[in-house]
Amino acid sequence: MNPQSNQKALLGGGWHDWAVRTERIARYMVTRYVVIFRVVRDKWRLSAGLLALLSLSVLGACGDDDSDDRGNGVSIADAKRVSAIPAGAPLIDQDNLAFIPKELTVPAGGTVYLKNSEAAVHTVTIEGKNVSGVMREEDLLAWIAPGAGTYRVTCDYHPQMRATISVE
Ligand SMILES: [Cu+2]
Repeated sequence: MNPQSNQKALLGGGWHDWAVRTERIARYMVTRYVVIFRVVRDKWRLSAGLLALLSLSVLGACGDDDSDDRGNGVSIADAKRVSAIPAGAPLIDQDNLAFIPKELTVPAGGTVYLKNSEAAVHTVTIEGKNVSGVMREEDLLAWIAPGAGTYRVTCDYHPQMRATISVE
């Protein structure tokens, strides 16, 4: 073997090695990127799954039922229609676009009667929960006071209508 061909062989070998090495690096990088892509994709899937679960639980917590939890875990029930109001019973009347009286105190578990005495339609909304539906003239309802606390009473149609029920 003369030095010339030896050098050629070395060069050729060098080129070949370089090509093989480059191919290996390329394959390695592709593999790495595939791995990274898979990891990122799986993480994203996991996060998407967790996010979906989280939003489901949040939606579930906000889901409407007969009684809503307000703050301190007190449930506010819907008012029920009644045909009459017992004489002297605690009453919130709707008249002249106002709640009458503006302040009422009842014991926990006691009944508060609701009445609309005028042609304008109203709601009785307690701590943001509409417990009455739409109240028309002469509608009568009864609402059971929950646990002790102060409850804001509003009307969905008339922002000026405000009252407070104190439950002791
Ligand atoms: Cu109103």
